[in-house]
Amino acid sequence: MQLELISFKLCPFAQRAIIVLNSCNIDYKISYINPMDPPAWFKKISPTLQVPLLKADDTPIFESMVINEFINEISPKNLHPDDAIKAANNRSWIVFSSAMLGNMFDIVTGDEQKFIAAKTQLLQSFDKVLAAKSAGKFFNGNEFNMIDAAFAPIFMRIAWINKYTDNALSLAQLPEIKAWSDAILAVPVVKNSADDGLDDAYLSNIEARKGHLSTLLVD
Ligand SMILES: N[C@@H](CCC(=O)N[C@@H](CS)C(=O)NCC(=O)O)C(=O)O
Repeated sequence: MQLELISFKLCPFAQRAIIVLNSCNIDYKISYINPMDPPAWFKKISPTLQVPLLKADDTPIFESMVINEFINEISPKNLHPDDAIKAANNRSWIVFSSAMLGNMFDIVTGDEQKFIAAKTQLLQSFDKVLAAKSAGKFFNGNEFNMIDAAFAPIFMRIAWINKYTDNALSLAQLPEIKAWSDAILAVPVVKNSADDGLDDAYLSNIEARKGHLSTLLVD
């Protein structure tokens, strides 16, 4: 089976697919497009015009969660808990985490009011996640699972924002979440899912968006 991931460097949903592909040691090719100006061949195969899209031979598979479930299914490794109820519960939290990526978007692009609302919602969401998380290093315990891969792009972006501002998205009030973030960001497949310079590209994106966050940047 030939796999080709169509991606966009700054896309957090595509980053999740890269983490899962690499966690499962699956061979794939990666191609980049700009989803804001997609090439004609992509328009033909993508009904949503969104990345990531995984071409499995000639069949397009779209929606990051579906892509990741597919990768898990073709891999000998299972990135979900073996228990069906736990696995379904993890999938529920993965869907929940995608809404948190919506908060991250508003944090980067919004005016002050939108920024504050999105930040409040993000931190409240972490409180809810915490109630479901195990006491272990990762969400389910000591193994890095699909749910951790889903949260990785959120934590990476929070760390970048804190680096470029005076901790505008500090997790100091949520020490268990901070510890989970540190554990996830130290995993090699997570580290390697971001190309060199992606943090700078993210900074440029914050500047270009001219939202409230861009006024909080420090040298
Ligand atoms: N629900 C989709 C969201 C993917 C998504 O929002 N991708 C963005 C890039 S990060 C995109 O392609 N945006 C272009 C567009 O919406 O037209 C998924 O999980 O795959």
